[in-house]
Amino acid sequence: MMGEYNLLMLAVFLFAVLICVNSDVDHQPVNFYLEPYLHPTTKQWKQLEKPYPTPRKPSQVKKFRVMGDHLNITVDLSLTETEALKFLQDIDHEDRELIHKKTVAAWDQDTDMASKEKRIAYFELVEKRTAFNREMWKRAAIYPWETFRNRTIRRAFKSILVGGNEALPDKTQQELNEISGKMSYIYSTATICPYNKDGVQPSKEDCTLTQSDIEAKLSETDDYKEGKYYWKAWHDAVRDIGKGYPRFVEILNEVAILNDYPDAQEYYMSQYETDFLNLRAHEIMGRIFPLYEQLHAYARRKLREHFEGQEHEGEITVDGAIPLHVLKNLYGQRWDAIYDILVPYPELPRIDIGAEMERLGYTQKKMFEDGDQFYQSIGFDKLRKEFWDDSIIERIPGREMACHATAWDLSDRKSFRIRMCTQITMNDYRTIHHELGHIHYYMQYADRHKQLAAGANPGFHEAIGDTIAFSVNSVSHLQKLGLLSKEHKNHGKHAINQLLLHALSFVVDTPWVLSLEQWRWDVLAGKILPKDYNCHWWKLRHHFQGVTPSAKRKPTDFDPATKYHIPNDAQYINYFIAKILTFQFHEALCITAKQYDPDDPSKPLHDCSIYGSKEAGKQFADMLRIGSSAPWQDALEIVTGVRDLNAEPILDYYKPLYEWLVKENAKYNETVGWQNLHPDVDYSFCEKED
Ligand code: X8Z
Ligand code: ZN
Repeated sequence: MMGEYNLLMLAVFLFAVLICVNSDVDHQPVNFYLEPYLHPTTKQWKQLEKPYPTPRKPSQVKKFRVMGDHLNITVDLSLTETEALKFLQDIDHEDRELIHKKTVAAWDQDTDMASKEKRIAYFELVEKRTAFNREMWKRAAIYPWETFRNRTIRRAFKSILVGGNEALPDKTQQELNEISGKMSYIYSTATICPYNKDGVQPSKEDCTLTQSDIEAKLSETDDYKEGKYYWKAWHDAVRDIGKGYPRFVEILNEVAILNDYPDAQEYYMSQYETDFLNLRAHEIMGRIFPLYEQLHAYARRKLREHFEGQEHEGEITVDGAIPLHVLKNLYGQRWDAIYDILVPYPELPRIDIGAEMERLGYTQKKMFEDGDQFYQSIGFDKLRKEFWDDSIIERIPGREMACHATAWDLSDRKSFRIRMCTQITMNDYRTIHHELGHIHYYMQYADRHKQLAAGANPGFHEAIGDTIAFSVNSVSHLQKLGLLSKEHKNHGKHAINQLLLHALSFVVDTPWVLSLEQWRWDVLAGKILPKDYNCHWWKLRHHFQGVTPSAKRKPTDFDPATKYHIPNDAQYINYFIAKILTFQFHEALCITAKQYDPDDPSKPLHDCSIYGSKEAGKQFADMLRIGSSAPWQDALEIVTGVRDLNAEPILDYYKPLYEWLVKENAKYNETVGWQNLHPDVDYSFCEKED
């Protein structure tokens, strides 16, 4: 019997022949078209039971494939694997062409939301794409793909045939487009008035603060009441998004059921090809939780002391949850804005990267150039001219535009862009490296077949740039950039200050991310009805994050919509999985770069930078190039040598900080944790209608 490897080579050979006889320029062969992943050292297929189930026998393949009322296809068992390969090649070209057009239209409308023409043009292309997807589904469905020997080909077929909106009837599809368009529009264009200390009504022209302005105001103010105002005003401003959400959920569930999933929660989680993803995430949260609770207890004490002079009306208690606005962030997602309140050793030189950037005359462009330079230093390609020409890196004055930072792949293998309303802050410096991570992932897998040009799983995509941001954040690298004074050391009290600042961006968001996605999972799975949406939201936030709303909320409010990823239906668990991966990648790449040695205290993990290491860069690139052509465990193994998520690297990274916090909280006899549903907080809105 011919081995799988030989069959694969035969398939590759036949494929090469097919390419050679095709003279169409646009069908030029590309290096990684459907090349399967072979392990870099053994050059063998990985033996994986689950993600690579063995091919089925023809007798095991269903004769008909059905999706919805309008897609019904008879499988043709006589079609061969070679013919299937030819089909994939043809479809790739058409698919990319249409996605390209649609993405350009999406970009145009996202960066000019007031333009009706651009909105119409975009929705026309969305409809065209749906029609094309249906066509592609029909053309692919006739192949008995489950019987094919080549696992990569099977993955490409599965990607076309499983999990799409195309099964929806036209009318419902249109309704879905309308609801999601409206939700995104409300989110991006909602504005509020500035806070007025003296009680004078601001004029209408002043009432133009958008979400990103509010985030900035909230992070800058130290006035208890002003913070509260901004928090409440934004929560009230997006309430109307809730009108469309219940129907949106119904349609997502229709899509899921048409794709043979029990509900939309299962449908979304299936992208991870991981059993019990939610349980796995909770298990990992449990490992990180002791660190989070220590941070929470420490911050609560410091905040209580800080706001003692101001009327906080007993809202910051000794053992309760923290009202969100005092964290100076709408969601309690990042606490870096309260670093100066929390700093463990204030006598040491201040870490203020934003101020240093201002001092050095940084511009948005310079921040991006630094990012580009870092990626180049590890051997990644330089950003192309198109990137610089097409990206929008500053808010365009007077333009209604979406401002949440995003990285775009225009699917023509050469156009990649970022849209970001960059501010000269440390956080945006990190976000730039984060977004560039997406761009480099796109560039690395650009040669792949479109169906396999994606992250190994959606969490991978979010982890690449943050891995680089970790190196950028090291004392040694910041000093190299001139953003941190030479007085800083990488150990002792200096390291505690540095690690705390890091944890305020990279640890405190874990329970926030999990509570957001758990809320959506519960809603999608039908466990929570619309009348309980808002109450459930706050119960989860309280339970996982130990926070309370900064103002009374009602069941008729829709507070989940305050965060971009709900109205825009962007998956959020990705950031949780990414977090775990980021620490795993960072640790492994630092070992490759010889910048971290667990046995050498002079080279701690938190101070490692892989800047300039071509070896680490190559290892990283090898993983990125796979795209989604192989199960994520294969990709993970290339960099880390292990095949599973692992919370150990996070715990190792923060070990000195954790030990310091435990001692510090014990010294003040601080309660660690928070009472469930503190009596001082009014939760009555949960139980009764307004
Ligand atoms: O949405 C993002 C990126 C775009 S993928 C800016 N992030 C999450 C958020 O802002 O909530 C990065 C961190 C988490
Ligand atoms: Zn991202």
